[in-house]
Amino acid sequence: MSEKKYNVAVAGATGAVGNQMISCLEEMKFPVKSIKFLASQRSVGRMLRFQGDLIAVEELTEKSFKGMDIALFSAGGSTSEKFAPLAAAQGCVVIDNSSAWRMDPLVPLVVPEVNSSAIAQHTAKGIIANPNCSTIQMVVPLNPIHKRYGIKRIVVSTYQAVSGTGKKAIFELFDQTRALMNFLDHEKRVYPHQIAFNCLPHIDSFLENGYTKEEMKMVNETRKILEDDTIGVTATTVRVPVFYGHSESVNIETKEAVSAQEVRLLLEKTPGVKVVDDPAKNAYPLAIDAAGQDLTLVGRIRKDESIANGINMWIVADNIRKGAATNAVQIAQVLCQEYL
Ligand code: 25A
Ligand code: L14
Repeated sequence: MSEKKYNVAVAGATGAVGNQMISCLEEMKFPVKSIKFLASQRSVGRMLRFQGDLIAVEELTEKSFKGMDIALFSAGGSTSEKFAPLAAAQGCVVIDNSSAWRMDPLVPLVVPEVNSSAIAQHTAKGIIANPNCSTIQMVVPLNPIHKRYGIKRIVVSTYQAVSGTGKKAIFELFDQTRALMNFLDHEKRVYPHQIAFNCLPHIDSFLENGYTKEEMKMVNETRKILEDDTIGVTATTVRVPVFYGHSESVNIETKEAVSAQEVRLLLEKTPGVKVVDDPAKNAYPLAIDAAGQDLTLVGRIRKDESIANGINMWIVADNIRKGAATNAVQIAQVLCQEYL
């Protein structure tokens, strides 16, 4: 590995994902020459720690990116739409966690374990998109199955943690739970219904076709990352009262026959995956085990007995880490090692 170091900016540094991006840069020993923390005016002057130093948060403006090599963005779609091209025009490569650029044909959409070679296309617009959290954890284990046996169709239902919506939603679940346990009135600010002790089949906004945007992100992003538009994907995305870690029930139909044991053996040697599948010992992936680490946990691997070539599984990962910050920093690592 080269000794080169980079000037890095984090846009949305005060948010749930931005905070984790900062920790990942530290944990993964990213070769940082200088670092800049950017957020909206609300956070200007707040101090954030990096490698023991306190660094003041600055306002994100057009001028923020002069001399920067890489910017990690997680400040929402409209901020990325406006500022990512301005950063790129100044020679700073943007790795963007919002949904703004993901389906742009000139922007690579990358999960390093799956399609790291797509990073080469960063030169087209100077932007690399980080996929949706639910999509990332699904394609990490499905990619080797698709390569080997061919996936025809995916049916997925998600059980998504509130941290995906950001810090405000983490406080909302906490506050509602505490209020309800104390027989007090509770407030709804982030979600349209009570999230404590409830499940909401509604993530992001509804579209004309009756699906939510989150569901259609899973359909479209999966095909783009696996580079195969023939895969059928249908999704139901559900918010559950969990703080960290998305869980997914995934059913696949393959072209070639495959047994549960073959899937288990293939996934045991797949980078980024940990098979947790020992029902006799009550061992299966859990959100509380996935939280705080970077592997995608897969278990409950079993044959779908209703069709010829079907497999069911349960996939869990930390939505803020592998689903967002870790994946973004992994992209940055490949970018630096191979292209900058
Ligand atoms: O689906 P999307 O669009 O791709 O969105 C992805 C993620 O982006 C965030 C949110 O994460 C979401 O999960 N987000 C989206 N729309 C947003 C919006 N309109 C939005 N955040 C704020 N406003 P999050 O909440 O964990 O992190 C948000 C991060 O983005 C920074 N940010 C927002 N707008 C920005 C911006 N940075 C630069 N320019 C902008 N225009 C945001 O920094 C945070 O880092 P911040 O300084 O705005 O917020 C710091 C803290 O202030 C609190 N807070 C949030 N909203 C409000 C607020 N306080 C008062 N009023 C508010 N309206 C929070 O506690 C926050 O941590
Ligand atoms: O497309 O759980 O990155 O509300 C941002 C919001 C993922 C889901 C994205 C949530 C979404 C997230």
